[in-house]
Amino acid sequence: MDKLLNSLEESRAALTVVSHEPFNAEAPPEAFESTVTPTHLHYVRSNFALPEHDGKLNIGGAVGKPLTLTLDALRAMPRTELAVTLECAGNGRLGQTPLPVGEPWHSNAVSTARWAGTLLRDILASAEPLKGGTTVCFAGADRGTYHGHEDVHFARALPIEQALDPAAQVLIAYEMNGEPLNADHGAPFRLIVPRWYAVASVKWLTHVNVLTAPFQGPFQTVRYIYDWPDQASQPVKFMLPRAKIVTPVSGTSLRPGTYTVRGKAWSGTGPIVSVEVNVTRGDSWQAATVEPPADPFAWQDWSFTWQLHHTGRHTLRARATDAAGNVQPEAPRWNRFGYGNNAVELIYVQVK
Ligand SMILES: Nc1nc2c(c(=O)[nH]1)N[C@H]1C(S)=C(S)[C@@H](COP(=O)(O)O)O[C@H]1N2
Ligand SMILES: [Mo]
Repeated sequence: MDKLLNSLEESRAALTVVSHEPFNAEAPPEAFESTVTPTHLHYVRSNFALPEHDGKLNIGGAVGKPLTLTLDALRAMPRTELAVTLECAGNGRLGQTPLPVGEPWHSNAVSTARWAGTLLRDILASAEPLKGGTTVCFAGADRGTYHGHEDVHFARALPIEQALDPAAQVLIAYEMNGEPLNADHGAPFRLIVPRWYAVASVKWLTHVNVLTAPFQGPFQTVRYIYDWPDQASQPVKFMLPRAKIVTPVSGTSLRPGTYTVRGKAWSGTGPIVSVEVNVTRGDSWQAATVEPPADPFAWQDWSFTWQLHHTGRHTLRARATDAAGNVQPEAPRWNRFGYGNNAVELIYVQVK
């Protein structure tokens, strides 16, 4: 136990803590220097205390052949490795006014790791889902009281077509950046659902159940929904397009000169096809350079050459557009729980 606590302490030391128990923390600025975020810099979001896990993965419900798998059994199956950008749906909540309820995430609840594991569709296929199966429910070992629901496990569902879609590449991951998963990121195995807000990527996975009706658990129906003031609620699904400005850091002082602005951009309906920037007092958008994705589910690098020849305050805003034509809005779309704030980001610098 002491060893676990020591290693947990080490793995958490570089993060920006939002809450200690359960542990929730943002990635520090260094996390955005490379495509793959080192594990100790990857943000952490957990709704309950860290659970014990019995090492078993149970596949059941509406299937012909229920299965129980161990880590060794998963490792013996074909291995798939994917770099995947995970973003918390609450990322950017602090930018919504009035401040919605929920964890006060600023803008660093997003990271990219290289996940390795077994494709969910291969496991599901071997359990032989029955004809009436419409939904696949994933439960984690963690549990607690959640908005009036007593002793519930963290559980989420996907439509069975998504779970089985070869293009979706849903993974049961047992490695993160070449190491076994650590306690905060879902040891011994977790779901990784590329393109979806990370709530779909259930950690400490214990049960995969095929259902014949929609799943009504509180993490599906009470939270992780867009509760709009002016229209019917919608479920939180794919990550909205977003360009993040990594450098320069907002508020810093610079000498007059020519600077390279660098950032990351991603979308669940991506890839990102353009990033545009709007500089001081400008009302027009200019193209930044966007790199092709290094991996289909990973964020992309973008850059822009910024001429800062005059002293005074300079601003820069960045806006991403994805392949589906989705573009970032100028202002957040307020919703009661503060999800999906992908409004255009602003930085300013003082040139002295
Ligand atoms: N079992 C379980 N899985 C979970 C959660 C949780 O609280 N319990 N949180 C989800 C949410 S809201 C996010 S944003 C991601 C965070 O993954 P990470 O901590 O590895 O960054 O895990 C998801 N999977
Ligand atoms: Mo999240």
